[in-house]
Amino acid sequence: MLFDDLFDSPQPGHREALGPQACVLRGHALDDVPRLLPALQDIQRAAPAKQLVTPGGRTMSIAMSNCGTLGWTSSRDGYRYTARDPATGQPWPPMPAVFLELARSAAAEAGHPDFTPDACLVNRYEPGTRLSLHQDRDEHDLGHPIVSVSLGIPAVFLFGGFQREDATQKVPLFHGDVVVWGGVDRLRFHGVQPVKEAEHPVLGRLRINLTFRRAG
Ligand code: MD6
Ligand code: FE
Repeated sequence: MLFDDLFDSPQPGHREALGPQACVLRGHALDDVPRLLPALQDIQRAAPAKQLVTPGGRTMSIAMSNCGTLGWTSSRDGYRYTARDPATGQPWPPMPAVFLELARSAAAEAGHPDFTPDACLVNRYEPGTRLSLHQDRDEHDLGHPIVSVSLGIPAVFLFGGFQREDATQKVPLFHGDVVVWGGVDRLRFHGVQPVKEAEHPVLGRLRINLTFRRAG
């Protein structure tokens, strides 16, 4: 496990404010990684990650899957939450207990003691892939926060304002970091810069992001 330290969040336990109600909890997920990874493999087997098409007709560079009672998907018809994986017709795999516990503990740490997610989006980034600036606004009640867990190779997270054109903060995210945001920051534009070539000792050439939401 020695080598992992070179890639892990540099300041575990440290909390960085990104806005009045948005913060990074450095290394908050590190202790859960040994239980997260096998659970991720089960999800991947039941609901393989796919590159989705946007309503505008572009194929996203990252691959996505979900677990939980609802999952986020995109197609030519729009963005939506569904109870089943459109690719298989099967319900999304259930949210593993370790996912739920991690999301709840991070939310509580960030000042949201009653967060119970019903959806977890699993994003897979290979080097060169990115996520363009967007707002998360497909959830029923925007009063609930979002908890976002980074695993694997680092990426630069872009945290902007309420207009797409607003300036962005550039926030490096490392293996084990957790971002929590809600309240007045809930509708900020955000994205991920093209991921640099790197190899993580456990995950290889891959970044995985878990985004927990209360969607329904
Ligand atoms: C990612 N995250 O970090 C993409 N959305 O891979 C998101 O789009 C995101 O991290 C809402 C809240 C937190 C996030
Ligand atoms: Fe988002």
